[in-house]
Amino acid sequence: MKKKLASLLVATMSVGLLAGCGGSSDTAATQAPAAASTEAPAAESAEAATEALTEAAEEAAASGDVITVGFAQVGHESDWRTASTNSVQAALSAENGIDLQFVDCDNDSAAQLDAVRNFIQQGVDYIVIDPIVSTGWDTVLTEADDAGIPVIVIDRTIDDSDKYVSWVGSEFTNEGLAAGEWLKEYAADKGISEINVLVISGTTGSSAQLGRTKGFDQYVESEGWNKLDEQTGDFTQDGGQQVMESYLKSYAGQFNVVVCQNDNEAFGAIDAMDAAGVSYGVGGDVILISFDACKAGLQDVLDGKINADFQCNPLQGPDCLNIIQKLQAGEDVPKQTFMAEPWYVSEDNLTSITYTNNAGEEVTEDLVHVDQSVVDAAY
Ligand code: GYE
Repeated sequence: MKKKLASLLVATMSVGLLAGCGGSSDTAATQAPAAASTEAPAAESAEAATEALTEAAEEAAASGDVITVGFAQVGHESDWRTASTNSVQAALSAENGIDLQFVDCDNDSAAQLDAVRNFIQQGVDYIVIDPIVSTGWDTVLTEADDAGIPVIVIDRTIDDSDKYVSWVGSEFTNEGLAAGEWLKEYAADKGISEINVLVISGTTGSSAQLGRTKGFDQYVESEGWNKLDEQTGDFTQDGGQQVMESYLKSYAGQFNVVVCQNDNEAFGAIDAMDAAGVSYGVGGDVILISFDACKAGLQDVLDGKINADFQCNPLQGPDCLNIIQKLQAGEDVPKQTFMAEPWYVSEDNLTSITYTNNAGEEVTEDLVHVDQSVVDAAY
């Protein structure tokens, strides 16, 4: 939820509050598929997954067995995170025969390792981790493995250990590549020949940051763009505002593109540019690119403040439930499941982009021109 000092946006905020940030992956399934699964089956719908577990849950309840699951969540830094927490809590619920132990790790990697070790000590049936950073995991995952506790990873990846049974999340490098391709085609269409870009990155060392940076940087290099700076805003609105304020001092008048690696950072950057009298978005001096496409982010796309927003889908609870249900039934689960994610734009000059994705495939993906119904359907 965007933080605002003034009361003039109370109406917008109430809409967001009423709609909530949770939901089901149905939303994504019904929107234009841009980055569909490349290696694993697409995420099942909330209903299908819930239905599938009902029987197992009923049996578990009848036999007095409750499945205990420990979930070590990153924190509460963004709208994306709130939606992720809501999605997992709604799916891994008492009604579905699950006793969920939720730990908010407040973006502290050491606290997250402690939380996982506590789950191991308690002897939970499953551990779900959304890893704050992508490395430093092998020892604790070996401990979980030794204790016979299956680990499910959601959202961000673990890159230095394969001792988890399943991962479900996003192809962050494709998000960065799509942003780069969109900027290339948008600039060409508008006759903009020089790109001077400032990046406000996400939490350093998180796979979301690493992938988005890697994908976008391929275009910086191939197109000869000038990347003036990249500093972290830690995926928060305050962080985005602070980095933008410092950029406005150091690079006044020198940049025409700002890339924020999530919507909350974009909200902060918008506040900073407003205060400095810098124009951005449709018809402005600065092209503003963001990631996540939460409801408030898409409202800014609709209002022409954010030019393009590359969705990252946080509604992984149903997939998590489905994985647990399959493991309970002794079935195989996919090692990787990619979420389907559309790309959103505020103008209709481009309808699709074609680029080579991280798997080396040339793909053409639709650009969704945002209208009110898109905002209403967003997480
Ligand atoms: O983009 C950001 C959140 O890990 C994909 O974390 C997630 C990122 C998301 O704080 O808003």
